[in-house]
Amino acid sequence: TAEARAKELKNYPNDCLVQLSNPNIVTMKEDVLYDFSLSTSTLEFPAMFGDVKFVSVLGSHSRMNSFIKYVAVELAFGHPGMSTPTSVYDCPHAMYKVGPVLSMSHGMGIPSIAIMLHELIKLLYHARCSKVTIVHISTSGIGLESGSVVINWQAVGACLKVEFQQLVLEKWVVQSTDLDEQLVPELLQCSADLSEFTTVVGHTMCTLDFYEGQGHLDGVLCFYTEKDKQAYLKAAHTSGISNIKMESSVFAAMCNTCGL
Ligand code: R2B
Repeated sequence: TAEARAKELKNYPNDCLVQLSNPNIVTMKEDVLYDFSLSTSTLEFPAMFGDVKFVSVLGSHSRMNSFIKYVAVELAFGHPGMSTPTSVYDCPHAMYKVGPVLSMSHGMGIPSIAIMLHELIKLLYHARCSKVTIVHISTSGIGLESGSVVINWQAVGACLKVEFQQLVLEKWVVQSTDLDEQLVPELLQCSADLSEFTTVVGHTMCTLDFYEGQGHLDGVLCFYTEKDKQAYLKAAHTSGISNIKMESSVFAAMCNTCGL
């Protein structure tokens, strides 16, 4: 099962290569990453991406662009506006690479980020990357002072369960949404060292929709009241949820299963 596979991968040494849970890939002569417009038969993935150690995924192209420019300056890879960071290929999910840092934009919602993650994780696998850390960076937050940072240690579905459920060939498949427990204190320490903003550790709730799914009152449809919305958000907050993202559960499930 996916859960057994995730457990097995967790026992691998730290310097393990990126693993896939799909026996078909190894038998394929060519793997085409359709959305990235990349193919293993025309490009040398290990030469292009083999040095990647950190991957950041962000919703919008512009936020990702700001992030990677910041990384370029921090890592002394040149100034923003110079030839690095460069967009590698034209694709719906823009991709930038600066030294060991790869950054991808994922669009909105589970379907969009899931397609991107299938191709991104295969790219890391074909490139024989090892010791990769992948981080999802995004905005939002509930019950927090604005500007606070939430480090998510478990993603939660809209029913407040710590799991990701997906229909696969008519069957519901449930996957774990635990995130890397070693990375949480490391990131918390980074934030303490910076001492620039409040940082909390919490759950991130994943909803299937922005308007009704998150109780917004200004969509086309609204069959609940402000009171109902507040009660839902309060219950979520009381159960440890610190923010809402429409991608968090599938991100956690896929990375977990691939030992990332
Ligand atoms: C928050 O913002 C987007 C919707 O506006 C979506 O990606 C999310 O989770």
